[in-house]
Amino acid sequence: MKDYEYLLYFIMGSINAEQPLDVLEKALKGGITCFQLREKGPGALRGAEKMEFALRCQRLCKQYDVPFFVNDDVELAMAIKADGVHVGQEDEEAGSVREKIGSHMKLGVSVHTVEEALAAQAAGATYVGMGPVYPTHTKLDAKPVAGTNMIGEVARLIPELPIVGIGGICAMNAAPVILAGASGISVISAIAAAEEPTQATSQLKEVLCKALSKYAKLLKGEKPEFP
Ligand code: TZP
Ligand code: MG
Repeated sequence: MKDYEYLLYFIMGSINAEQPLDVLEKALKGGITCFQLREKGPGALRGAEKMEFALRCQRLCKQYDVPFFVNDDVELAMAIKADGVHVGQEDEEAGSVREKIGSHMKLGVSVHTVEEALAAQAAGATYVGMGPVYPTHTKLDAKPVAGTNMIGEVARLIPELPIVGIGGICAMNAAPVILAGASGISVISAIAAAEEPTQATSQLKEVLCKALSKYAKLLKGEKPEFP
């Protein structure tokens, strides 16, 4: 299912940029459609500092009416009434997270196989994250590169479940992820490490919108107007 809320999903923690709040605001100005606070790695904030940072990110997202997700930390997500929480296969089991957060909060789950995608859906996932689509330097313990084939398989098998591709995605290689059937892409470095985050975001958005209209035409059996 094409749910445009996940079209351009920016993920960042305080260690991913020198001025993370400034980068987030620039990404919001550029048109991200969703944001996830992923506060992990050496030097990541904890406790009260993490909560304060999360609240500041959440406030910015609210100003731009963009959903705010918290990675892994279900308690923090619930405490600050985030729009959603995202967990991986090594984190708390998705069904138990769904029970804790109730039916209103959104739940994202990272999956790497068709079976994991089906299990995530059965556990109450709102969307699944799939990757790494391409090689990435950002997540050191990332699974092997998966390409876009698995996204296509899951999209065909569970068309009502939004899929968000992740890992090494940039403006040059984002289109095949959408054409494989993903609802969107999530990126860290393509925006957080960009010299001009607003421009990088709007450039990504343009590529995604073109890919979406090409995908829609392909679905209808029409010939797309652009390559
Ligand atoms: N999960 C799989 S790859 C990845 C995560 C969190 C990192 C994505 O970062 P980047 O910089 O967009 O490759
Ligand atoms: Mg995790």
